Amino acid sequence: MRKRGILITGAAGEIGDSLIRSLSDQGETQIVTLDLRPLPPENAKLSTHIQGDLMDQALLARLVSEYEIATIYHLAALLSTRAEFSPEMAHQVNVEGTLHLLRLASEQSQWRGEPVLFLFPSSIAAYGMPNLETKAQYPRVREWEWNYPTTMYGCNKLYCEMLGIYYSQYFRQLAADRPVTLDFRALRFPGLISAFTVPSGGTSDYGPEMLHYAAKGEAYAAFVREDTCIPFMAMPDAVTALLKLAAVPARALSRRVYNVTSFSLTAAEFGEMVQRFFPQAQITFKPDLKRQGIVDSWPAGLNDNDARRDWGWKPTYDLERSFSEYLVPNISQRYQPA
Ligand code: AKB
Repeated sequence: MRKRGILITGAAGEIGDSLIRSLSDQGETQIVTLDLRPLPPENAKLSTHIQGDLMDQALLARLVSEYEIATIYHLAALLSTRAEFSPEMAHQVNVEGTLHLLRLASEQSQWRGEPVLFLFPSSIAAYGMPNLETKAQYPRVREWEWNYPTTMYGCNKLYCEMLGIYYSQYFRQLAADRPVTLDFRALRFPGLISAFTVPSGGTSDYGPEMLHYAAKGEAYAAFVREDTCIPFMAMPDAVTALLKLAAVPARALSRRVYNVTSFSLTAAEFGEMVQRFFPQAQITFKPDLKRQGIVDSWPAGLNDNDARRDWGWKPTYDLERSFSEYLVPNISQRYQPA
C-alpha cells in the first residue's frame, strides 16, 4: 500500500525552507522532499528527504512506487543571474525538470482518477519591459501584459506556466477517452525576502543582501542604481499565498497563473529602511550594468487584483511590518554571537 504524500522539489531552497515548516504546522502527515542538497537538520525532522536529482527518471519512478502523490510544490529552479551563466543547464533544470514532473503528475492523476494539484512558483522575471519609460508608464502590470522575458530563467518560467496549462487543459485532447489530468496553479512572485536564508543566484538579491550584510555588520555594495524599483514580498506571505492558492476550490479560479505582490520600493528606499533599523549599516551603490539590465526589464509593480478577487489574496506583511516584525528581529537573532 502506497503512503499518501505531498512532494516538495527544491526543498532546500528559500521557499522550501519556510514551506516545510508551514505544512508541518498544518499537520500534513507525509511531506516528501527532493533536493540535490541535504535539508537543514530542523527541517529534516519534518519530512522524508530524498537527496537526488529531479532529472533522474528512475528516482522519480521509485518515488511514485512508494508514495501516492496528491500535491506537488515544484520549487526547484536555477534563478535568473545563475541561469545567465549556464543557460542550457538552466533550461534542463527549469524546463526539462518541470516537464518530468508534469508527466509524473499527469500519470498520477490518471491512476488516481483525481487531479494531482501542481503548485508552481513563477516570477516577475516572466515579464520584460523594453525600456525604463515603458516601465514607468505601466507601474502595475497585469498577468497578460509584457510577457517578453529577457532572461533564460524568465523564458523558462513563462514557458513552464504554458506547459502547466497545457497539461491541465489540453493534454491528450484528441484522445477518445480523455483521462483525468492534473490541476496546475502558478503564482508570479516578486523578489522574495527571507529572514532565515540568504538568496543566491537571483537578481532581486540586492534587497535581502542589504539586510543580511547590515545585520552581520558588513559593508555592502548593491549591484543596482539607487532608482531601481521592483516589487518585493516577505517570505511568510509567499508561503501563505501558495497554501491559500492550493486550498481554493478549482471552480473559484478564473485563471491558472496569478500575480501576487506586497510592496514596491526603490533600492535607495530599501537601503534607507535597512539603515533605519541598523544605523551602522554601510550601503553603497555600485551598479553592475548587466545585472542592472535584468532588473530594469522587470516591472516596478504587479497588479494582483485577480488573486484578491478570486481567492481573497492579501499580503499580511506590508513594508513596515515586514521589516519591524519579521525581517529585523529574526535576522538580528540569526547573526547574534552565540
Ligand atoms: C531572481 O532574482 O531570479 C528571483 C526572482 C525575481 O524570481 N528572485
